[in-house]
Amino acid sequence: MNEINASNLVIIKLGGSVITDKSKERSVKKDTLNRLSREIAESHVSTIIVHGGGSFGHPLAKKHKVNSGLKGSTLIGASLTESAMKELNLYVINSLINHGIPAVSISPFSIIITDIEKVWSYFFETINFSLNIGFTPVLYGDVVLDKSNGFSILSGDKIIVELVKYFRPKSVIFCLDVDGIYTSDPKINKNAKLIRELSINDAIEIAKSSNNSKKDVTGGIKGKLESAVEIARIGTDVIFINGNRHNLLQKTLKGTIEIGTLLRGLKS
Ligand code: ATP
Ligand code: IP8
Repeated sequence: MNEINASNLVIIKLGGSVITDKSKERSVKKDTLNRLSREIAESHVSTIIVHGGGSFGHPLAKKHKVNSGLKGSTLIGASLTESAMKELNLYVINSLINHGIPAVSISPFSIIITDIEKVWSYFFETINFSLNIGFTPVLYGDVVLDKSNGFSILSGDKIIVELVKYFRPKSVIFCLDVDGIYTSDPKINKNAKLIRELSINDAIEIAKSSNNSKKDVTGGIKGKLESAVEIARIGTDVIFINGNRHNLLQKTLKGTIEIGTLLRGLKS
């Protein structure tokens, strides 16, 4: 078996805001998804791909209060959310396969248990084995079993933190629907400035000043920045780019950040 060299591995987060239309429930942006699949295929970089919930996971998780577990939600609400995420995941998997990427779906519900938002146990051996024989593992933000609350929602961003601890990849690329991290939300504040190189302290400050997203059950940009800080502290570079800009993902995978935000991993 060819052991994968972790220093060549890149983890990509395909944001729900990029691959789905968040203004319309259960709608996939198929053209964007196909273009991103092509860019990943043409880069020839080994990757683990994680995608978000977008208009599949978030509206259902919110409607059924899945984050409050057995006390405030229902098993059927959790099942419906888990099933919607599988539906989105199948679009992603099929798009990747159609572009020649040997993608395999790894359901977080089946391999992770949390305890009040913290990952309590996981089984990553399947991901490791898949990578080593040449598959591209694909995970996603999901409903997971939770020791204290029965079940909960685990963001793809938090899953990536655990993957980074385990696989120590070269970098993590977050594909968003904006050009990177700004001084404040660029969709609200027209004077917000794109930050080309973000320090850990700046990331913490921007996370503190960002409100939890009303539509997203996993905290929007606030949660994403908190995860990014954890990743950088482990020593892995984090790059935020706009997944809607053509060929940017491919260029970033090859090591050139034309437009985006870099949060450098701390070197020990
Ligand atoms: P999902 O959780 O569905 O995967 P995602 O990963 O695509 O979603 P979001 O949680 O939607 O990402 O976060 C991206 C959004 O965060 C952008 O559309 C932007 O409007 C908003 N945002 C708020 N504050 C900032 C900021 N300081 N810099 C950049 N984007 C910000
Ligand atoms: O979009 C959320 O994952 P995220 C998953 O990566 C669900 O935060 C089910 C809402």
